[in-house]
Amino acid sequence: MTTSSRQGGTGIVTVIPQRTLLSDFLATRWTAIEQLEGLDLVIAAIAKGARSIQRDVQAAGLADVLGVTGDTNVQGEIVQRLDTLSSDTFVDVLRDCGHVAIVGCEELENPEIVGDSEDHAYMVMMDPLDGSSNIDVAVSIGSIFGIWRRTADQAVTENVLLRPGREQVAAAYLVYGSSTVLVVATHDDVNAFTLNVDNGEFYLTHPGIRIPSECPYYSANDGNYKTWDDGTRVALTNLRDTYSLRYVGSLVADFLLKGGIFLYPADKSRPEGRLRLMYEANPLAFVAEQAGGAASTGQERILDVQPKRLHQRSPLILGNKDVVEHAIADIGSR
Ligand code: P6P
Repeated sequence: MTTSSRQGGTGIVTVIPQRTLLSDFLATRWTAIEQLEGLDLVIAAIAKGARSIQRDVQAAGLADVLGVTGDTNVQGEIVQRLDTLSSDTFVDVLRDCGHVAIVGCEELENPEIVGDSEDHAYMVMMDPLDGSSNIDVAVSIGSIFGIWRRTADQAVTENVLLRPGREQVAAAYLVYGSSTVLVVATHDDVNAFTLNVDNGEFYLTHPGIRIPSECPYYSANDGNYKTWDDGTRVALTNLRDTYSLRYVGSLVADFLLKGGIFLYPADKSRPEGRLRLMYEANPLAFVAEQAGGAASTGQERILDVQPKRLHQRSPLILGNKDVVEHAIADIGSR
């Protein structure tokens, strides 16, 4: 592996091993798979949008794009100005890539139709900026995408989006954190790419991700203890007795692909759960399963849920397969 070096401000030379570019990875990985034709261009569009969002997020406080728009979204949540900017950015790049027919989005009550020819073979459900409540305090936030294939005979309407998560052909998410990382999953293949902010390129840094058997962390909002039912309290008590807690309130940062379990269970105040099925639970459940993990509502596999509404919510328990199964057993024990 050849290397290159980079002089840091302190004079320290950082040796950067030569890595695979995202564009080279995409050009070789899937083009041979017929049913994924054009998917590489959809992922490249997401990466293009992410470069722009990363700059906006990093400069948010300086560029006066912090704060709220004064609107509330379809969820009744206060819309951060970066939410709107991110939604517009990703809709534009997905339209321009020429392979996406329709985009469903947390910020849009109705999906955006961006193409209806045979080439527009994909449908995307996205949370363009996940973790908005953390924007103003510089904590990691992200973007989440679920990608389904559209058959040419399907009219491009909202109903065509209501497909179970198991029919996704790919999922991706970004974490804008101490570094900007793009995780991309197709069947049995999960890889992560890190953005080099100096040249705007994503490089393969985590090939062949598998959720490890050991599980050091659990992630849950313990402040919800008062509204959890008895079974959920048993599950969280057992997790609390066994693992360390990590929770920042951004799903993309709390979903511990390096090993752990994340839980946002149903509770008495949110019987349907808090997170959104189509563009939070489904994409991350797809990633978790392709990496050898599991994802459940507590009652059934996330990817088997038949959606009824575009913005419907779902409980979410995902991560290390054995630990998820133990937690589900505890939840169902009372
Ligand atoms: P709470 C962020 O707003 C989000 O949608 C997810 O990213 C996160 O997991 C959850 O809500 C946090 O919810 O109730 O703990 O603030």
